[in-house]
Amino acid sequence: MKEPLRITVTGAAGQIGYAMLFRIAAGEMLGIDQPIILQLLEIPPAMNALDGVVMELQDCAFPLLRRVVPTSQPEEAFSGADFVLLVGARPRGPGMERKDLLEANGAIFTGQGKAINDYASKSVKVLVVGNPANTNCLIAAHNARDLPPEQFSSMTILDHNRATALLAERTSVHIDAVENLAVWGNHSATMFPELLSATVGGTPALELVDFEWYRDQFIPTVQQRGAEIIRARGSSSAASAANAAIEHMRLWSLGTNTVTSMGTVSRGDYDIAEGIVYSFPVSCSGGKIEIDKTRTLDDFCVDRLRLTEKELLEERDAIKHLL
Ligand code: NAX
Repeated sequence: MKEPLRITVTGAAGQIGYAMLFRIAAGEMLGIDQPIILQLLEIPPAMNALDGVVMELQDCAFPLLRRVVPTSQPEEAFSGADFVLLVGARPRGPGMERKDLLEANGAIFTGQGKAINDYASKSVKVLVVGNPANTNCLIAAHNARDLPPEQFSSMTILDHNRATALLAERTSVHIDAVENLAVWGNHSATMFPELLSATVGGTPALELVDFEWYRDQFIPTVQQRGAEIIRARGSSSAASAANAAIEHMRLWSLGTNTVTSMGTVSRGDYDIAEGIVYSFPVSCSGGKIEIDKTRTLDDFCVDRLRLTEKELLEERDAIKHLL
């Protein structure tokens, strides 16, 4: 039997946490032969709710779940962690500007980045889900001074999956037929779901859908999907976000067989400013995220890449005192 791996989840009593933990404990993230220890971080007011989640985890009697550690102490939560899912974040309150949101989360992700640096495994993989995810990821990576920034990634697989499902529906195929689609940039309304390189059953997607639909419906629908779900459900996406986070970690550690989208620190590929956390088309192997550098982009794509890059540069500017 393998040695257990330690998985830390922050914001574990929240709605994404609740939709995620039971699936992780069932083996959906690292495989059904990999025992795990769950280390769950919450803020003190949510510890009662977290105790309830822990009781439910116990009541499932998951064979792979060796131990659950609920805590409000970052050093305990990140101790020896092999995988960290940073889900907990400060939501936007009434009257809060974007700048205030960045600032409030900046404080959380600075502290958590430092604690990961000091207490987690040196080979830890850190996924940032809590919004604004790309810039929170940048802050955490910067504050983990001894760890390579490549060990930090932000989540856009939910957007990737939304785009895949929408294209499959439009072209009346199963999602398996869609390949090479990518979501670029920020996990925000400026993200760019690109179809230029995408294929559907081997045929270029843009030969199957008209450009007006792509520009005027597909792109805005993917960008606004989160808001649409809030309007319908009365609260934000949770099960689909949890699913995407599990998928992100599974692909990162076990490998991909097709292109997906992940936020990773830019090294200047596609002329994107170095140092920001930007979503690229990627594949994963050997536990590493590799940007797909083979794409030829047209002016329409390049304009969209620049727009979302500009937003990320503004976000970085707003929190530069934390870097
Ligand atoms: P909830 O408000 O249900 O849960 C968040 C939990 O985090 C709460 O239990 C809270 O007590 C906890 N928390 C707050 N500060 C913390 C801290 N410093 N340390 C540990 N825990 C802390 O939100 P939920 O719906 O679970 O969403 C979590 C985050 O995911 C939000 O920031 C949300 O915006 C973001 N999302 C990101 C997505 C993505 O694709 N990147 C999509 C889904 C989601 O909107």
